[in-house]
Amino acid sequence: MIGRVVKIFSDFYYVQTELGLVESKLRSVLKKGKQDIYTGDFVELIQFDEKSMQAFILKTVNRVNLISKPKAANVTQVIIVSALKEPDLNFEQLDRYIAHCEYNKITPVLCFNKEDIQDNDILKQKITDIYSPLGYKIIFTSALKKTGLEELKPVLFDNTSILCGASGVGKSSLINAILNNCKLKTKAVSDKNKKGTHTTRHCELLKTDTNSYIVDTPGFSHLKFDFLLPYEVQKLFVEFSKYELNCKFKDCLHTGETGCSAVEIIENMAESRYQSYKKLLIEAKEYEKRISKESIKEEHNVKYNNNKIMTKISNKKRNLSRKTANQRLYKEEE
Ligand SMILES: Nc1nc2c(ncn2[C@@H]2O[C@H](COP(=O)(O)OP(=O)(O)OP(=O)(O)O)[C@@H](O)[C@H]2O)c(=O)[nH]1
Ligand SMILES: [Mg+2]
Ligand SMILES: [Zn+2]
Repeated sequence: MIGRVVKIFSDFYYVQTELGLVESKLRSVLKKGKQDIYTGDFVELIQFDEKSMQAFILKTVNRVNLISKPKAANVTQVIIVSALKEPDLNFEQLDRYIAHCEYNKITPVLCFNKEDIQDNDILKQKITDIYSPLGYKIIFTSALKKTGLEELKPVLFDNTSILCGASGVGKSSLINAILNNCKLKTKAVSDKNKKGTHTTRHCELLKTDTNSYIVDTPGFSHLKFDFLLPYEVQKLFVEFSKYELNCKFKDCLHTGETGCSAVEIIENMAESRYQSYKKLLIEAKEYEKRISKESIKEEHNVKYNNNKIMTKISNKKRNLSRKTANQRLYKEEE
């Protein structure tokens, strides 16, 4: 029997099947092979007991992708949820989420919640001015007053969407507002610092319509890009890819060097976006410095193969594979 993992609690995997929700455990073979299974995975179940609705998971089937943070499988869309207020909108953090989506090759939808809190017209205009020209879909909502939901619902159709954003922005509240019979736990932001209180603890997949799913996730804000090389950061900012770049300098980072063909792009870039770009570059440069330092010791490392001398590239000098980078991000979160 095939089903989809909707929730994971320590050793228990809750799998939605055609016969209902099945409480499952991993088969020991899976545990030994250290094959990880995540919310959103399709899995094959064995030893299914209809009476107790319990089974074992044999393996995952057809995993299309795996998002590293928040961890979920087979996601087709990321909805970055921010609050206009309480907690205050943080543009750098938003750009980090966007860059993270670009890194995972998923175009995000930007949802700005709590639009019922007053005096946000200027902020809304600023958001539209910055992010609309970049091609990102923008939706303003209020989970409290149920506004903007008519715009959000069609976006969810035929997708597995994951909500991501800081704690307290209203991710669970939005899902409760969309799904009438859903009562996910929500909690007020703290009075003192207006920050969320990490109410949602696990990823949970919920069905919103035929073939449409949404994943509620725990809020997070720490997202560092210290696993990329500086030239890779640029690829996460669509401003650079949207306009043809023919910079004459080799290895140019396009941060405003005279003669760089990106000067015009930078001049037209929103100030906050440029600041975020520079922040990410700093992290990438730290990473570059670290790996070049660490690899010096290993440069003498030479391998012989059929009498040919081959210089072995230090592991540390190589770019991290996408998988390793994702694992690193995940570890950081834990
Ligand atoms: N004024 C207003 N308050 C909202 C809105 N949406 C959510 N809230 C409130 O914001 C607080 C946090 O909402 P949650 O839904 O728990 O936030 P979350 O993003 O799921 O937070 P975590 O689970 O901690 O990541 C709650 O007190 C909600 O009632 C909104 O549209 N307007
Ligand atoms: Mg929540
Ligand atoms: Zn350049």
